[in-house]
Amino acid sequence: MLPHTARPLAQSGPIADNDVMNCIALAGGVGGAKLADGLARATDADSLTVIVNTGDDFDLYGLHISPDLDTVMYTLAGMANPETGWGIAGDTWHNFEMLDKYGVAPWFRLGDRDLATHLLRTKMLADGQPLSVVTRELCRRLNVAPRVMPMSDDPVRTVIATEQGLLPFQEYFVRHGWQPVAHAITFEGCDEAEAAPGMLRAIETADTIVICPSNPYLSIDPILSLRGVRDVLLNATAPIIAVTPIIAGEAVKGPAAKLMRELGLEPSAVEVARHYADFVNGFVLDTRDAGLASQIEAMGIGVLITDTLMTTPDDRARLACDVIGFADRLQPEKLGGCKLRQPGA
Ligand code: FO1
Repeated sequence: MLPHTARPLAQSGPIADNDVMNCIALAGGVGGAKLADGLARATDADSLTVIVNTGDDFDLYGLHISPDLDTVMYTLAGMANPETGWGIAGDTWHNFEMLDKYGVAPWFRLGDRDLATHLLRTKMLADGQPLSVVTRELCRRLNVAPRVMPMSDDPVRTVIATEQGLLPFQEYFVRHGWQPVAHAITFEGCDEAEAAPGMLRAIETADTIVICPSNPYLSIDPILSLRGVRDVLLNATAPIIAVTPIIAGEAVKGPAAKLMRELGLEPSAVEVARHYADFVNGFVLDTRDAGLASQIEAMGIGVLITDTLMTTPDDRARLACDVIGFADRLQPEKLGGCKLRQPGA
C-alpha cells in the first residue's frame, strides 16, 4: 500500500484512550445510508456526523421533500423499507390511492407514514426553522443517535442536462427512471449557498472522514460544490477514505455507471478514485476489482480490498469496521474507535 502524497496526514500526537473518535461521513441516499448505519454500529454512534446531499430536494403539493435526508434518517432509525431502501418499512399508500381517485396521482409517491414526516418538516420550515434544525429535531424524535446534517440550509438543486433538455433531479431520476442520456450536471444555487452551520468545523476537527459509496456525480459532488468544502477537505488532518460505488464496471444501485459512460468516463472504480484523488488518502476497492489496485496506488492513494456489498446489517458494520481500521492504519498515531458488535449482539 502506498502512502498518500497529495495531502500530508496530521503530525499530531496520540489521542488519549478516552478521547471520542469523531467520524464524518458524506452521504447520498441508499448506499450512503447503509454505510452510515454500519459506522453507527461499528463505532460510537454519538460521535458520528453524517453530512447528507440535499441537491435532490424538491417540493410536491407544497411539501418539502428531502429524499436523501429521509433515507439516512429512516435507515439510522431502523425504519427504512428494505426492498426499496427509501421510504418506511410496512408503509401504506392510501393517500396515493385517494389522489389517484381524484385523477391527480403524482409520479412521485409518498407513503402514509412518510407523509407525516413531510407534514411536520414543511410546517417547521414554514415556522422559520432552518433545515438543519428541523432535521436534528426529527432525528431526535426518532431516537437517531448520530448527528444527521443537511449539507446546507440554503436551496441547492441538482439539474441534469439531457437529450430531452434540462431536467430537475427527481424528474430525471424518478419520472424518467434515469433513462434520458445525460450531458452535464449542475448544482443550481451552490455558489450562493452556505455549508450547514458547523459543517466545515466538523470536517476540520474530524478523526476520520468517509466518502460513502454514493453516486459521486449526483450525490457527493453537490456537497463538494459548496463554498469551502473542498478546501476544508484538502486541509483536513484526518484520513479521508472513499468507498467505491462501482463494482466490476457496474453501479451497486442507480445510474452511476450509465452516467459515467454518458459523460465520457470509463465506468470503473479507478475513475471514481481519480474523481476524488485531490483529497482522499485511501480508497476501498471491492474484492472483485482487486486487479485495479495498482492503478489507484499509482495516484498516491492507499487501497483496501474488501467485500463492499452491503446486503445485511452485519455487512454494513463489517465494512464500516474495515474502513475505520484502514483509516487507522493510514494514520497509526490516532487510535481507532471500531467496536464492532458481534452479529446478533
Ligand atoms: N423513488 C422512486 O423511484 N419513486 C418514488 O415514488 C419515490 C418516492 C420517494 C419518497 C420519499 C423519499 O424519501 C424518497 C423517494 N424515492 C422515490 C427515492 C428517491 O427519490 C431517490 O432514490 C433519491 O432521491 C436518490 O437518492
